[in-house]
Amino acid sequence: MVLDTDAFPPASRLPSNPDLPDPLETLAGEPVSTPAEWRARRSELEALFRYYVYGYAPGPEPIAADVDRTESVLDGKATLLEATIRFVDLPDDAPTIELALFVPTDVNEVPVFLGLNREGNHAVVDDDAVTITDRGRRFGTDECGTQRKYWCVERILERGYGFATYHCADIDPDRDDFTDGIHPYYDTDDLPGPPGTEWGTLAAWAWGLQRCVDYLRTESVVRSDEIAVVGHSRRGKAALLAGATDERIGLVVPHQSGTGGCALSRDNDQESVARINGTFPHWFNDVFPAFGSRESRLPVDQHLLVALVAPRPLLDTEGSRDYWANPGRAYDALQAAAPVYDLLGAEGLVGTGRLSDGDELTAETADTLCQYRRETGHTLNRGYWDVILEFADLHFSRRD
Ligand code: GTR
Repeated sequence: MVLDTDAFPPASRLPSNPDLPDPLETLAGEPVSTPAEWRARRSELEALFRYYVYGYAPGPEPIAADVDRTESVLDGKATLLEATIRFVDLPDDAPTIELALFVPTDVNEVPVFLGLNREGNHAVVDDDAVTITDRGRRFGTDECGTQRKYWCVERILERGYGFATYHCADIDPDRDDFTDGIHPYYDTDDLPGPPGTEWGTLAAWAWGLQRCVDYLRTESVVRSDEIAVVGHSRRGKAALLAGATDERIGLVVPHQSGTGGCALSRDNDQESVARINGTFPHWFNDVFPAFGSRESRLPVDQHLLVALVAPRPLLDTEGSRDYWANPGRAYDALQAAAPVYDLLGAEGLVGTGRLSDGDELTAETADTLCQYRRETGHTLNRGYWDVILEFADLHFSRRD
C-alpha cells in the first residue's frame, strides 16, 4: 500500500478515542459493509499496524531449503526432517533457519503446527537424534527434551498432526540490538515505510514463520492449506502477527499472547504500552512508544489484528491466573473482532465465545473464534494441547 503521510499522522496529531476503532469503518470514516470493502480495509489495517506498531518487514525473500537429514525418531513413531532454509539473494553469512519437522511415521500428508521455540529444536522432544540448535543463546541448552512437556510433540503426532519448529534466535536474538539477526541484511531505506517504522523483533519472527510456510508448502507430506501457527507469550504475539498478515496460514493459536498479542492496548491495567516498550523496546518499531500513556490515540488496537485473521480459525488460549497477559482484555478483543467474521460468513463466537477448564470444545460450543481459559498461570502444557488439538480437529481434515 502506498503511504499517504496525511493519513498517518504522528501520535500527537491523532485524536483521542477511548472507544475501540470500529473494524468496519475505514480511517476516513467510510462504512465497510461487503467482503470486497473489507479487502481494502484489510490493506489499510495492515499498513496501520506496520506503521504504528510492529514495523515494516521486507517482502517475501526467495528461499532455498536443503533437507539435511531424514531420520526415524521417537522409537519409530515419527520421521524427523531437518531442513536449512537459506535466503538465496542475501549474502552467504546471512542467518538461516534450521527447521525441524516431525511427522507421524507412514503418513502421506498431514496438517502441521508450526511453532517458534526458545531453547533449541532438540529441546522439544526427548530424543538425542535431533540436532542441537541452541548455539549458546540466552535460553539455549545442550540438553534434549527440556521443553517436551511444553510442546507435547508426541501427543500432537498421535493425533495425526505434524509439528515444525525453529529457534527464534535463528532470525533474531531477543535483544535490543538492530545489528544482529536478520535485520542488518536489509537496508532500512529499502523498507516500505519512513524512518522509525522499520521492523522490530516481533515482525522479524513473524516474517521467519512466513518463510517457513514458504518451505512447508513445498514439502509433500505437509497439507499446504492446513498449516497452523502457534506460539506462547512473546512468540504468541509473533504467531498472531504472522497469521494476521499471511492468509496462507490456516489456523492461529496465540497462546497467552498478552499486550502486543491478543490483549487490547486500551484500558489494559496489566502490561501497558509504556511498560512493554520500556522493557522490550526492540519488539516493536520506533513509533509505538509514542502511544505509551496515550493508547486512546492509537488508530488500531489488537482486536483489529485478530480481525485480520478472519475468516480463518483463531483459538485464544489463556490462563486465568496469568494476569499479566490480561485474558479479560484478550476476550474483549475477540468480541470486538467478531463482526468481521460475521461479515465474511464465518460464525465467529458461538454463545459467549468463552470456554473454560472442563468445558468440552466441540462444534456446538465453538466455531472459528474462541477463547479457552484454563486454571493456570503463564505456561503451556498438555492440558492446553488437548484443547488446541480439539480445535484444530474442528477445522482441519487431519488424517489421511
Ligand atoms: C514478559 C512480557 C510479556 C510476555 C512474556 C513472555 O516479560 O512482559 O509481554 O511476552 O514476557 O514472553 O514470556
